[in-house]
Amino acid sequence: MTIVDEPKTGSTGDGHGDGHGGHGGHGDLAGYEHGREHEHNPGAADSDRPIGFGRLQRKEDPRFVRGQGNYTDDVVLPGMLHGAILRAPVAHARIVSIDTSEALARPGVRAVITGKDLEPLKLAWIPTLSYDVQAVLATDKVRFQGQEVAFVIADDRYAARDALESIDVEYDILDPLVDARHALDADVPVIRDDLEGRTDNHIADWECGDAAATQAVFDKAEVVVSQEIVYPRVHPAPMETCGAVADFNPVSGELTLYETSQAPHAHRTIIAMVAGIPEHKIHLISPDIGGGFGNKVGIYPGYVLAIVGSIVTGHPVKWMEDRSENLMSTSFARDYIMQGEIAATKDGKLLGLRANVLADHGAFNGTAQPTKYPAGFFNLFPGSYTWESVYGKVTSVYTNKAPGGVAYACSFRVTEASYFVERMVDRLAIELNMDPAELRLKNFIAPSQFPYDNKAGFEYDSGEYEKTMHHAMKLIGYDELRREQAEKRARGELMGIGISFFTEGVGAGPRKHMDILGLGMADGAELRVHPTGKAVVRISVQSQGQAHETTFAQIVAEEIGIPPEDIDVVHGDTDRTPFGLGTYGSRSTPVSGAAVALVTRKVRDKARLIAAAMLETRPEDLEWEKGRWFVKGDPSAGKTIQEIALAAHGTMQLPEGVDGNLDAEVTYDPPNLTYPYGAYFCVTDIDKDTGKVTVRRFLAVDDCGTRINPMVIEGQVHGGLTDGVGMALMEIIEFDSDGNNLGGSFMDYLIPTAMEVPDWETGYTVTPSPHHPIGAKGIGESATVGSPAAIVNSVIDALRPTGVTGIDMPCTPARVWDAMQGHAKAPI
Ligand code: MCN
Ligand code: CUN
Repeated sequence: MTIVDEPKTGSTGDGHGDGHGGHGGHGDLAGYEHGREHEHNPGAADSDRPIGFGRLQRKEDPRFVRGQGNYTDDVVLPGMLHGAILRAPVAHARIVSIDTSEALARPGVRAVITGKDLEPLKLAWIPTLSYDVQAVLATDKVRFQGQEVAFVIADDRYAARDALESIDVEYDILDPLVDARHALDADVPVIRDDLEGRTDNHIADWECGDAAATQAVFDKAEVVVSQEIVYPRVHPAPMETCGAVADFNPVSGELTLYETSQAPHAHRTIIAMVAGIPEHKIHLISPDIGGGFGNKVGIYPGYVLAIVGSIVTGHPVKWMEDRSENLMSTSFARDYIMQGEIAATKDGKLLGLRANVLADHGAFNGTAQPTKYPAGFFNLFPGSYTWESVYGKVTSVYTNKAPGGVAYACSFRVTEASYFVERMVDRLAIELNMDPAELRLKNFIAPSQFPYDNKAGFEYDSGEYEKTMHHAMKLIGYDELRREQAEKRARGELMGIGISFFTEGVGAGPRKHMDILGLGMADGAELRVHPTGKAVVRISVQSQGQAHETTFAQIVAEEIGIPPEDIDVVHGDTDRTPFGLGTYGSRSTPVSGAAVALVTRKVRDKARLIAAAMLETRPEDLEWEKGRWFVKGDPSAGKTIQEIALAAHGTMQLPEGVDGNLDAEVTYDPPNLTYPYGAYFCVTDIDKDTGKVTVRRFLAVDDCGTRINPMVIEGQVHGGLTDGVGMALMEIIEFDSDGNNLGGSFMDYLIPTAMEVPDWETGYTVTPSPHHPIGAKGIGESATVGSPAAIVNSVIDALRPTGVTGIDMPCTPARVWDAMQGHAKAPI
């Protein structure tokens, strides 16, 4: 295994963020965030040490900083028309009639499509990623505010939008079901009466752990604490909204589809199944993507409508949603109401953990997670600690809200799981009057216990939690902070110190356990070294700002010694890349990165055979050093990879069994997830008069195993921390009792700006994954997963003198102020 030649602990430098953040960042352009450097990275990246070192600049940045990126909305095709969607104004209603005649008569309008038009094409309903169905255009009823009702195609965007007003829909308004807590009551409407035999709003019950054994642990426990923890509905809100350009050629039967997709191959296969167009006739291109954060995993009605529009009109059709459409109709995240209980001893030994969750999935179950995991990876709810027994149960229900339960830098519900356990452990610390750092240190899984069965069905690969925790405590100056807090408390000031120590699980497969609509989660990679020694690597995952064009070139460079600048990374085009399941759940590095390392080793092995023929020796007599094969014991007799590449394409007699060219392909099926983790510390100050929370300091010490590009990692962490501030303090998609979405614009749905975030402080430890070819674990979602609990725990810690033991996100000034007054459930 390759292990980076760097100290075991260190820091990530001064933070030129790659701008995961604040959804804000269109990742690619954004971020020049300043952070505080705790230790330097040794040296700079070069072709001898292409990974783990320094701050190799991003290959994609020159086009982004020059405004030369190419996004879906930049695509303009000859004769292209524009589509706009009419959306339901109410949350629940029967459609009595739809009159499109006036809209059709408007200048520039080419077609108006309704659900009735789609029925004979069998396109009125499409499968969701969770084997439910979702209406492309409503036929019988509308089931959430913002649902798609009709599609207008016109010469330009404005004509299409204007025509929406001329469509006359008669609705028979029905009672909406908005509160998931009442979804299973007897007297509420059955939302999905389109599904045969359905008499209630229940979707699924899912369990993990051992209910009886956990009950036994609770029965004998000295201390039991319980807490309700709500993770509100939030939205990924990437800078670029979702959209597609469909170009169907009626002569060849080929469909070219430009689409904002985090998973181009999976989308192509599903579209082939749904639309009945042969898969080899579909060419799906995901050009540059301005942030995904999970929002671009699913298939939305708009994509299907663009395809239908192109088939109907014979022209290319573009559909791009606006910000409100994005916030009202595309994948929401979270919406988990979690009841937690901990059983422990009086001196703080954790014994039992129970979670009972009610999950609001909205009107169509569109959750994007492996089929076998209807609650995503909530299996991670035991966190980083040893328990005698755990038990988790998640019940999901339908409500009259936009399809939810999907993604937002979530690693499939790890966010909820990690927030849950980190809040619960702090709740126990309050009960025991024990320092929360000490309580965690007392209960961590020890390094010798890995691989560790977490008792909820997951096996953690590696971790040195205590070491990482101590490192973070040292970097932030924990003892000093507690002293400062004591002084401030004595003066009546509200200062909080919050901790979160999370363990993530990222890198789905293996394929036998994890699939989406039957497609197993594995990823392909192809590497071709050209005669002149330059290379191209083709991957199946899709960058939305994560810098794959840079970091995957670094992996190839590490394995074969070709400098990163000589390696092109191709992605986002189904005709030019191998099949694979795409980017989400931080799976690119754990899965596709492994594929890239292995395909490079395969090419290296082929190069060895060719080098042996060139050097007239046996392959086993050769030894590898970065960039060349040489004769053991005679380092001067060797061939560089560039020389070998030329020979592979040249005239020499190649050894038996070796074909010409220097290339290879692999499909990587990961044996397990990788388990990155981190120790996060947050210092807050609260204004007693207004309840306003200020995040004064935030330290994130992450361990993502072998680090490929420290600058990119740091950008990912800065962005995720910004997400965390948003969720902890500002973001919520709320609904009124009629089911009206109250977060349909950035006036209402607040996301953080530079004003709300501190100078991030970062540090790291390196505990390689034992099963990943280069020991790397994912990092893309770590900070989003880990930071909310640290912030909320810090707010609760600050409010301790006022008697507060719990508060839900977002900790807005109004809610914090109200909690200080002792109101149990404060408003937003
Ligand atoms: N990396 C590294 N060393 C490691 C791990 C990762 O240098 N040990 C680098 C990778 O090479 C890659 C980047 O960090 O360039 C992120 O890698 P990884 O953790 O594998 O995550 P993915 O590439 O699969 O990205 C997905 C993840 C998810 S699921 C969300 S949501 C999210 C996130 O990435 N959305 C983002 N970060 C984002 N950042 C931007 N700018 N935009 C988004 O939409
Ligand atoms: Cu869960 S949001 Mo990311 O997995 O695409």
